[in-house]
Parts: sequence; C-alpha cells; structure tokens
Amino acid sequence: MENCIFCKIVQGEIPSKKVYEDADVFAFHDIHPAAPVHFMLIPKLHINSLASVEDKHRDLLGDMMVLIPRLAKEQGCTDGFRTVINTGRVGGQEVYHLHIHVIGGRDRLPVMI
Ligand code: DGP
Repeated sequence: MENCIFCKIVQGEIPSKKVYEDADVFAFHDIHPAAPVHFMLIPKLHINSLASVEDKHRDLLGDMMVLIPRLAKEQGCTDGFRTVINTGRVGGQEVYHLHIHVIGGRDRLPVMI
C-alpha cells in the first residue's frame, strides 16, 4: 500500500534489520527497541490492524503465531518473551500495518510498548 512505512520495509524501499522473511511474512528489529530483543512480525499483505482482520486471514495469522516462538528463541529468548499487538487509537497503534511486537531478553519487560 502506498505511503505505508511497513509496506516500504517489506519492499526494501526503507532499510531494516531483517530477522526473517518468507513468501507471506516479514520480521525486523524495531527501530526503538524496548528491550534487548525487540522485533516485529508483519504480514506482507497490507492489513491495517488487528481490527481489520477477516476470516480469509485465518491461515496467515495462524502461520504467524506458529512462527513467533521459533523466531523468539532464535533471537535469544530462551526463557520467555512478550507479544504485543497495539490496535487502533485507543490501543496506541502508531503504524497502521498489522504487526506483532516480540520483546524479551531481560527479566523485567515493559508492559506498554
Ligand atoms: P505501534 O505503536 O505498535 O504501532 O509500534 C510501531 C513500532 O514501529 C514502533 O515501536 C517503532 C517502529 N517503527 C516505526 N517506524 C519504523 C521504521 O521505519 N523502521 C523500524 N525498524 N521500526 C519502525
């Protein structure tokens, strides 16, 4: 989608520190890490937010969930991690392209991201 930062990251138009990529999803480090490990997993397909998901996205979202523990472990989260999905204005969402924050790497993780 035009003017979406995360679509531009997927397309390589904006540089990012890539964690993982396959045909459907992309993961990269957050530019403002809240903890030693802080990356985001996004669908390549532009979906505005969790509030916009539809039944047709079921497999994609399932694949993302299954991927998270694997990537978290690879990034060094051997004793747990936190996942956060900020949704909409009240949820504090800043970038309107669905993303799952994965944070870890220290004992006391921030509640808000
Ligand atoms: P949220 O509040 O959940 O919408 O968080 C959006 C996150 O995206 C925020 O933690 C900072 C991160 N972010 C914004 N712009 C960029 C960027 O250009 N590159 C990277 N790597 N992260 C970004």
